[in-house]
Amino acid sequence: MGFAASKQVTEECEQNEDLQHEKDVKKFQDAFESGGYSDLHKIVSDNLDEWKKIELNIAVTGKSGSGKSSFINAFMNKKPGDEGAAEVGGFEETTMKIKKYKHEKYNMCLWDLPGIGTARFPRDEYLRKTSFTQFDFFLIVTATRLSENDVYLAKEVHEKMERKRFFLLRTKLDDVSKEKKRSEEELEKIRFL
Ligand SMILES: Nc1nc2c(ncn2[C@@H]2O[C@H](COP(=O)(O)OP(=O)(O)OP(=O)(O)O)[C@@H](O)[C@H]2O)c(=O)[nH]1
Ligand SMILES: [Mg+2]
Repeated sequence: MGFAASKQVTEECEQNEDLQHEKDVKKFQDAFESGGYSDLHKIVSDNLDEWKKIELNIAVTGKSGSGKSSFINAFMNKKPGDEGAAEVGGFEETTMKIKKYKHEKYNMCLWDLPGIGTARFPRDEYLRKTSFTQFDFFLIVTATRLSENDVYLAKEVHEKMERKRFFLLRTKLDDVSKEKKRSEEELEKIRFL
């Protein structure tokens, strides 16, 4: 999608939001007029719960081997090898196909993406091959140093997807903690990167 098209979609979304806002206000007024505070209270409470019905699609992305699939398993309370768990690799690129993991309790799906910057998923093909723009939110998983590719992904979200957000997620902190002498200091540095 080009910049002009994406701007048009953003404007359309904003117009829809304004329209929705007007409809909500009208709904609240009608409820108050017909049933007073008790009806208004009910309709506001129902409205506050509306967001729970919308499924959140979170992309788990980053470098191959950074621990994306392991994070998904931990988040879903599963161990590698459990039924429905994501496949975790050793020393080789492992996740080759995007896979969806629906959370048992919350209305959200984590999408396990292949790693960026491998021969199969070079940076300049990554966004297209993973349909990157379809997701609502992004977790960029990094295990060691923040790489150019991590920054590239963060910029893609920040600069080109106005209404979307990302978190940087640091894994393998147990490796840092193994170096007992410096670990506290190192963890502080990582927190404030
Ligand atoms: N020490 C340590 N190892 C981890 C951690 N998370 C993942 N690993 C190990 O890192 C290796 C790669 O983990 P994966 O979860 O397969 O990584 P991935 O990012 O999904 O890799 P691809 O599917 O190839 O993109 C495995 O050997 C994991 O056991 C962690 O927090 N600490
Ligand atoms: Mg994986």
